[in-house]
Amino acid sequence: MPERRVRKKANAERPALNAQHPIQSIPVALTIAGSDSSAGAGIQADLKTFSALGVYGVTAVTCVVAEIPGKVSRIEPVSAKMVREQIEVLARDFPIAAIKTGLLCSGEIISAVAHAIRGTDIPLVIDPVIAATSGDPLLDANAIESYTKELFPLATLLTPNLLEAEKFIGEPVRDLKSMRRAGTELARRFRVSILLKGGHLAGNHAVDLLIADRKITEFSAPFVRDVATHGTGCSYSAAITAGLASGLSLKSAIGGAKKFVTASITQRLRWKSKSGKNLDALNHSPFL
Ligand code: PXL
Repeated sequence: MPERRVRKKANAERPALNAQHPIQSIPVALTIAGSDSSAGAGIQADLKTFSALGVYGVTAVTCVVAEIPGKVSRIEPVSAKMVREQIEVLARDFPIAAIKTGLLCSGEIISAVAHAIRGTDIPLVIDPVIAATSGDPLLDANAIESYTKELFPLATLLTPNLLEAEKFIGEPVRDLKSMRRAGTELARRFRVSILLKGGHLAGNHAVDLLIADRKITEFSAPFVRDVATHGTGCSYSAAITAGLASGLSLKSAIGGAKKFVTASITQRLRWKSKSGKNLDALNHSPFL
């Protein structure tokens, strides 16, 4: 009984919640991507990134991936019709301020996404995911053409890594000079701004090139060695999307996103698996 009285008093002293916390609207961003069961990449990484940067994320799931860091075990697509429906119901009512796409799984889903977002003028960031960090393929071979023909023309920004850039232009991209050439060619071919991510060059710095309005801007951060976390690309493009949803310019959004991702990698998390292997994941709350 005494305990009950104490609790009652505590409640009585607590101010009404809505008196202290006015209802707010924060920017809304949509991610169209796959589910990563280990939550380091995909839609889970996107949502955590959006939250960390003060943006409310809504989602259209394209496929479900059963995986742990370093090993993709199984991928199952959601039907193209269901992908389209998720986007259309959200777009009808939510004030979506920016969109990103991640793993789209198949040509059919890419077409459905293009169909659902064509005609909106919402900034669109495309992370053209083809393979997992582990090297496991994530996209049907015939999907490349749907990307280049149907989705790229709708984009504000494409964020390929070096391997993806090689796939799209059919030439090796192995150093800063060939990055400049490849980025300029991609921007010309698809008439879109390109953020070519040079992380895989593995020098002392992770250098990315933004090719926009015929100008090249470098974004550089110290390269963190011996890290095998997946989901860096997903989180980077999600952070750029959060910046755009918040009204930042493309350059400011990329600059802020690069800092966020570098901090997420530097402050990465680690567990030991039952077999003694390291399970590493990005820390999506590096500023807490
Ligand atoms: O990091 C690429 C990626 C994107 N999306 C999903 C993934 C992965 C990698 O594992 O699972 C859903």
